[in-house]
Amino acid sequence: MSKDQPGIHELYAKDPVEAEKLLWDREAEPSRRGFLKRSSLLAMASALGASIPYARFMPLGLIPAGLAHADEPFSIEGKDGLKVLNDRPLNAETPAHLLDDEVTPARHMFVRNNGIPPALETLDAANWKLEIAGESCVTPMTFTVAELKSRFKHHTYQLVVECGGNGRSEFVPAASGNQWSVGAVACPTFTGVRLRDVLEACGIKKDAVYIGYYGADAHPSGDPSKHAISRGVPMAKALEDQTLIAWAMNDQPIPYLNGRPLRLVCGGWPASTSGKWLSKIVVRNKVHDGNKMAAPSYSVPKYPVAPGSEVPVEDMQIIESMPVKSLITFPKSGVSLPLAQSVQVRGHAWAGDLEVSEVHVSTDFGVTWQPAKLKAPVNRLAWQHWSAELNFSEKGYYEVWARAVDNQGRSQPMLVPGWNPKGYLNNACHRIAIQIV
Ligand SMILES: Nc1nc2c(c(=O)[nH]1)N[C@H]1C(S)=C(S)[C@@H](COP(=O)(O)O)O[C@H]1N2
Ligand SMILES: [Mo]
Repeated sequence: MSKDQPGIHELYAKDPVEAEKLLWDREAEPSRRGFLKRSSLLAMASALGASIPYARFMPLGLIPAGLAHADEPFSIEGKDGLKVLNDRPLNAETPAHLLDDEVTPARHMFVRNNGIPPALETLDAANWKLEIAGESCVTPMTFTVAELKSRFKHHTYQLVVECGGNGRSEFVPAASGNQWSVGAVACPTFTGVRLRDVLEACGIKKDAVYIGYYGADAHPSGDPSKHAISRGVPMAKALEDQTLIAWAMNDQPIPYLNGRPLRLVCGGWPASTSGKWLSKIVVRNKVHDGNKMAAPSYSVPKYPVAPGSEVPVEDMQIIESMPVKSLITFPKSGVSLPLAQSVQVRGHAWAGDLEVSEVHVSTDFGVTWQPAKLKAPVNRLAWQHWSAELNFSEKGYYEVWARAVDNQGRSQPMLVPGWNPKGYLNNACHRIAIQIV
């Protein structure tokens, strides 16, 4: 995942437009016909269960048919069971049944990279610095991680981090971008300091309206003047109790691919606002204008549009809080269970900045629904756990559907909601298959 991106740099130098197109196509690629680098050969061989005698002749980027046609995902260091959608940049999601834990373990947290992550050797918390600046910052300052830890109070929250494009694969016509199914979401605990405390220590000018972040990853072109992504949130979100500059995830250093040694976490908002490998935060007197802030990135039409429409960028607005959603994490879709045994189903539900007030489940394609038991969140912006006991009176194929409702009465739709050009915000009900035998 590091610097070796043969081809793309050269192409960028010659024809940046063509290079962007190529990267875009790669990103749009539905699955793992992707591009593997040679250092993945070892992982590949172990996944195949055999060495590859002619490895030296393998075209760069070829994924062995033995893997491409198998259901087994190839491995990513520190991750377990993730499905790779794209490996340059690396994007991998978590199958729903691996999100069953109440607190998502690091090995099951999805990965969404917009660029080239910094080399692991450079991510040393002892030497890392975070700069706070911007035209609406009174006194720009730089903090080491040790200074952040010693100067400000520590806070731990369990926070939902969900990619704005989670669920994109269900849009018709297809939207370009990673074809996430349901697994670009996680809810680990994060420990760090409040962004508010740090910004207040530097002073926030009256005209501040937005913050923006910068991370240490490189733009896919390798061009040092560009950032892979640099997004932000309005001041009100930035100053919330739960918005953290975090150094730990589940009481461990943040995993490499999830932003070690520091990341911003803005729970409940598109995870693109939670900057990884965080090196700088700017306080802005206007909406931040970093890479991927402007429409159509992370923006949706201001009014409903017909599927497939072209929407002028001035008719689009930036996504803020994510919509209500739920997952069925147990049992795994496709299980066979004996008749005459009641079936426990469970999962999580979340609603952006809001709380979930109800979850309902159906086993008859939505004709009837029964309420699930729903727990309160451990803290604001954490997902909530639900469970239900189901009874089946005859053998056959069933689907379990789950539908959550937020505390403002908004429900998950059964069908994929509002088509939008980039395929964001699909919060349609999750369904799993159960065979009663
Ligand atoms: N520096 C940096 N931060 C980033 C990104 C990135 O590519 N670089 N991707 C963003 C997006 S689009 C998402 S969905 C989340 C993914 O977080 P994860 O990879 O830890 O799951 O990180 C966000 N923060
Ligand atoms: Mo994302």
